[in-house]
Amino acid sequence: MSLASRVGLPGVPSRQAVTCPYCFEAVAPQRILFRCRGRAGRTRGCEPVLDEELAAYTGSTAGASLPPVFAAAGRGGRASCPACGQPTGNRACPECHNPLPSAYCDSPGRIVALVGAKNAGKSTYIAVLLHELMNRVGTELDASLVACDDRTIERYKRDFARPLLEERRLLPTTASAATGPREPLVYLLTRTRRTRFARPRNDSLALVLFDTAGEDLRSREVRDLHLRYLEAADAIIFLVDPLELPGARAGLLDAVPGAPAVPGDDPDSEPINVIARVTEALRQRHGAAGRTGPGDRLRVPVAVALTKIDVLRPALLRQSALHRSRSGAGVLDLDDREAVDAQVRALLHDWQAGQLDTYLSQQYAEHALFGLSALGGLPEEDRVGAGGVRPYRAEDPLLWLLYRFGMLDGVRTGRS
Ligand SMILES: Nc1nc2c(ncn2[C@@H]2O[C@H](COP(=O)(O)OP(=O)(O)OP(=O)(O)O)[C@@H](O)[C@H]2O)c(=O)[nH]1
Ligand SMILES: [Mg+2]
Ligand SMILES: [Zn+2]
Ligand SMILES: [Zn+2]
Repeated sequence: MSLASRVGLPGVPSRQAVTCPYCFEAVAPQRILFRCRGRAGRTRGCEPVLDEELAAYTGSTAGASLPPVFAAAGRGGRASCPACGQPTGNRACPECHNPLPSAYCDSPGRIVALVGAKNAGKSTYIAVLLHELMNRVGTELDASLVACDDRTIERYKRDFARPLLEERRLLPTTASAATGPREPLVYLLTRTRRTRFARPRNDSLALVLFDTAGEDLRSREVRDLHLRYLEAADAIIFLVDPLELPGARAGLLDAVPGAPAVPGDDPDSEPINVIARVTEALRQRHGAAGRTGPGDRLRVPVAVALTKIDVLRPALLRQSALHRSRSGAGVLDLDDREAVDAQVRALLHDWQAGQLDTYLSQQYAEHALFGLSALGGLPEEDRVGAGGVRPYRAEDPLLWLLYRFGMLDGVRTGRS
């Protein structure tokens, strides 16, 4: 599974390469193409033609007929189409011809990848996180979330929002990338920051969510497909299903369905093995690129989140940081963050999964622990439980990353 994002660091002029959030190619800014805006109303412009590169990327000619792309130096992010003379500000990747939003081209970004074993809850999490960002959390942060292409809008509705949030059906297992092309969902998250003395300022981050099939992290060939994505990532979110941690058994509600009879009977889906495979792959790539030495810890920050925490007995959560809801609006509560981190660490150690924590501290310079629930309650057979989808702390890892990226302030509230 996977999730990705790119962030603009305020005030940093970007002459560095822009990583395409679709094909993950690092593109020099002067190579970014323009796309003619075509005919609009009474404005003349070029007719749509089949864009072969885009069709090759999506694996289909549907939706690949667009006004042509062209190379130009451009001025202030705009250029005139050599064929029809109309000015355009639409940009496209020179490799895959997908749209590159100008706010994305203008600010150096970061990609955040989302990874987890089969059944860890990745697809459900993506559905819920995006919905939260478009609604409650977006309002709280004064942030808008806009899809960067039409396919993202359609796929989010068809594969995520409609089944899970409208029809309240659990999502099917994500098909392996070996059976069809896999594309990320690409969004631009723009946050307006208001300060007392300065004018409001917009910061943008491209959120690239790649819903990988857990299955694909097991086979070598398909895994390579995801490695480019992971390698391009500047932050990683690992999702861990507590039902896969053998020691967690005792802390689960009696009613939890679908839990494997013998947990850990499939070593391939044990969280530590999934994380170790991804880490080794990253190490090889980063090492080959001279970014890290053999004994160095990887510098990419990782957020590790226990999913489905609604399956835990209330006794485990009572009086704990995880039990209460997050405080603060539009800021990261650093005391709450530390308390949750400490509590999840304690849970992992109680569950004989302390190794996971140790391994992460050995491999990564910075990792933070989270506990969340996308559904907020136990599903009933193949449907969401009677109370509907009630996400709990689902946005926490993203808030932490926004904070790490300088897009969100941290405050001390004295809660611990
Ligand atoms: N109790 C509880 N169960 C959850 C939650 N999220 C997911 N689940 C359960 O976990 C199952 C798998 O969730 P998915 O989101 O499909 O997992 P995935 O990681 O995308 O799985 P693959 O696509 O097979 O890799 C769901 O069908 C639910 O039964 C949650 O927040 N709470
Ligand atoms: Mg899935
Ligand atoms: Zn591209
Ligand atoms: Zn034109």
